[in-house]
Amino acid sequence: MKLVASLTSPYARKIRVALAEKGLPFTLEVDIPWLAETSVPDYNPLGKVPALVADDGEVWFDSPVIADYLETLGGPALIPADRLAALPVRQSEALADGLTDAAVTIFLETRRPEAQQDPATIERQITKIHRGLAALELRVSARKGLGGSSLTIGDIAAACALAYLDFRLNHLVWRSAHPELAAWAATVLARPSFLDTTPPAA
Ligand SMILES: N[C@@H](CCC(=O)N[C@@H](CS)C(=O)NCC(=O)O)C(=O)O
Repeated sequence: MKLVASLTSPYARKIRVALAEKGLPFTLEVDIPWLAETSVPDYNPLGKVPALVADDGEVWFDSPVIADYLETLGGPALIPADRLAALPVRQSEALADGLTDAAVTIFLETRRPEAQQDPATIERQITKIHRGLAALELRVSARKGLGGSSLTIGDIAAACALAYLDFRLNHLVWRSAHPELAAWAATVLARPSFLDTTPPAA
């Protein structure tokens, strides 16, 4: 099994953490989709990482789909087998991935020449991040698809989203307003699967 990923992508980190937590062996092919020489479109027509090449040659992309595929391979379950019980976990995952989408949009906007940046776009995404953080705080307080007794893909996605805020938007101070989320994240981010996938300074 081969994972095509960049070392800074929070979506790819989500899958690298899931693979580590499940103890599934894989090779990592590092590829940066923004470079002209990238091979990512050979795996995913959308040109995005992560993409997973299964042992049977099938290629899976979009991190929630890859997460579903990994559940078929064994290891500790990261998604409840019962479809109804899985929904709160998938909802937390969707919320976290959406928060990540907003953070990535801001990061990309701020990399454009200053005169071309649109403050309204940035403000709109910041609002999504604040609402997303508030929703994650509520979910972790209620243990609703987040912060339960065993690690899930919702937990992994949320921790990757929060770590990405620290990595790319570290001026955005989120811990003081979301104390339960901050305490929970500190525990999850200390797991070896997260420590081993810390993005390089970039
Ligand atoms: N929904 C996708 C998002 C993947 C994504 O946007 N990856 C970024 C890296 S952080 C990417 O490859 N971007 C390249 C591009 O948009 O051309 C997932 O969950 O896998």
